Amino acid sequence: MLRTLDLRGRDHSAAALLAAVPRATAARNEALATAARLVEDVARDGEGALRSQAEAFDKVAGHDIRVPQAHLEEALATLEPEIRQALERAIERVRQASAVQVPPPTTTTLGAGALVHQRWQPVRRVGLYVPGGKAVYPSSVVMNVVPAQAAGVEQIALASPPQRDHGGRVHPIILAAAHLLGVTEVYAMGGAGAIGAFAWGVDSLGLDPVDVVTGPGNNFVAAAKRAVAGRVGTDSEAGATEILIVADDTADPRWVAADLISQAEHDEQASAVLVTASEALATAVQTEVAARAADTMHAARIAVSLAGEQSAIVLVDDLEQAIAFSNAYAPEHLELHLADPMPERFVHAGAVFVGPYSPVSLGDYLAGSNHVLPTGGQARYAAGLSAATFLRPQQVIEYDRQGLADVADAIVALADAEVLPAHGEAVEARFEA
Ligand code: HSO
Ligand code: ZN
Repeated sequence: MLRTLDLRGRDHSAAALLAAVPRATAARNEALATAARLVEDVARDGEGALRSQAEAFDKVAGHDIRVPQAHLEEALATLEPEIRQALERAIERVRQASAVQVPPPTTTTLGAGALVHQRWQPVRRVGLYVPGGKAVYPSSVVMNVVPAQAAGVEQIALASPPQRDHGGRVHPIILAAAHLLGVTEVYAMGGAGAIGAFAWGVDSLGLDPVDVVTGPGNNFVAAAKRAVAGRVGTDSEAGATEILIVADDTADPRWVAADLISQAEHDEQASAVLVTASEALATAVQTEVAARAADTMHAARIAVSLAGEQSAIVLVDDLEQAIAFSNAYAPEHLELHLADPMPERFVHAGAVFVGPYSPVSLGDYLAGSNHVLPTGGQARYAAGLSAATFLRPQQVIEYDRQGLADVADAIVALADAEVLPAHGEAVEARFEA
């Protein structure tokens, strides 16, 4: 079911390697126009548009869009104790790993009386999106909320689609997770419309526009984030999930197969790629995947993902070509199953999982790292969700008379060179008798 692609002896250029395993992007591009329209409808018609979108997509009507506090409390009270404990452990670990993402303020002294401070200023209000279509992701509540809290964000609003099976409420485990984290502003709204509601606000719901929208989602959510970019900040696009495994003969083919399947479970569009120079491993993984993929719960979805052109076992000449492939591909998740993993050589990835005991599933829930990561090759320039997503480095300039006097002539020279003499005069005014 997974095709094997033999790139041995072929061109090692990034472009050639990338062309061999294309992403499943067609659906994303088709979503752009639809998502923009759904966002516009919400910007124009507010709650009315949200309700008609809920009827059309979630098959839900007459629901509470703003989730009453009592529903949050009830959800936590009825949560199974093991799930609650697991969530608490995840929260604790993500909290620890997020706390270090807030850099301390610094001051640079450039001369006597010449100071430039840098402070990391949190955004004031954020809208966090938690998907709830093919699967519900209470873990994504943790991954969104905890870094925002670590950054010091004042107001956190959360949205997730209303669930027909739960009387139009947000999924109870998502509500419970929100309540555990102390989030009180929760909305039952989903898809592109929810992103529009965050960006534009909805008066009748008391939903004020936010400054930043984050969170994973399907192609429509990702496209909607593009549609509102500029009006609000957004995180990188966490679309259909991707796993790239680079492995050698030392890898256990059963574990490699299990990890490829684990991410294919998310989505028909998910990408699962193994890169190896070992023919023996390639064959063994092929066999293991075939054996395992058929008898897991989401076998049908997994079969589509693995058979897609976005998934493959890629045979390469050697480790160097494997590194080149991985860096060109810039996967969301990169697993290294190598005798000598050398994580420092793999520079473009949303997150890197080193060694056989660091599967992506660990990162999805309990590693302490964040699972909202850039997909589609955006890891070349973008990062996963972190406290930094909610922080802006701001420079504060504080000079005294001496500090300004020391550079006055250089300011005047540059101002004159740019034919902006009033700039220089503003400095000189301070030193007139
Ligand atoms: N692997 C997904 C995150 C997730 N997995 C949530 C399970 N639940 C994208 O990183
Ligand atoms: Zn996952």
